[in-house]
Amino acid sequence: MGNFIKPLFALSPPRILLLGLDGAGKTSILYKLQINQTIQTIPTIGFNVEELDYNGTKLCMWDLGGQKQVRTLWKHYFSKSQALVFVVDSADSDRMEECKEELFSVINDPLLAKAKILIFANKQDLDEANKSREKLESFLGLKEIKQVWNLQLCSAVSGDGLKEGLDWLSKNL
Ligand code: G3D
Ligand code: MG
Repeated sequence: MGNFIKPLFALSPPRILLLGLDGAGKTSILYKLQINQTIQTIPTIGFNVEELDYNGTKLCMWDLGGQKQVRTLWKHYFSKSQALVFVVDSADSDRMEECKEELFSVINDPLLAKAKILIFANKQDLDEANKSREKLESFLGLKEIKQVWNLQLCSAVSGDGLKEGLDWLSKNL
């Protein structure tokens, strides 16, 4: 394909942002879904961005947390994204508040005003995981989300809930 045509095609595939604090389980989720084909990583800008292709859907994955200084770069990705998958470590009650702050600082961006939001409450296989939808909704303040959203409990280890989450997303895109 000629280089002049490529940018036109680049606009068409759905683009999904996969975000969450470090250690939430983003990479594990991708591997469980067998999306292990890394197209591009950008280690040079000092943090973790991976862009992957899943059946023609571009998944752009970021580790958040302590990276406020590079947020201006996100906009480039936000503007092309139809959906956000936000991964939460359900077993890490200490960072739930930080998680909520990160979630809202992202979804309050005007560029994501129309994005569909899927929250994966990951690590449900652990005994110490918060398994109550009501409590997770309340801790993360999900009722304040203005976009269309869905909370899906899951485990990247067992794979439980991952397909359900992506099914919801594909129906709502
Ligand atoms: P990240 O990509 O969001 O930073 P990772 O997170 O996928 O690297 O996962 C961080 C750690 O959590 C890893 O453990 C990983 O195995 C574990 N993890 C991810 N998802 C789950 C899950 O659903 N259940 C359990 N029990 N563990 C999970 P290590 O020990 O390698 O740091
Ligand atoms: Mg990772």
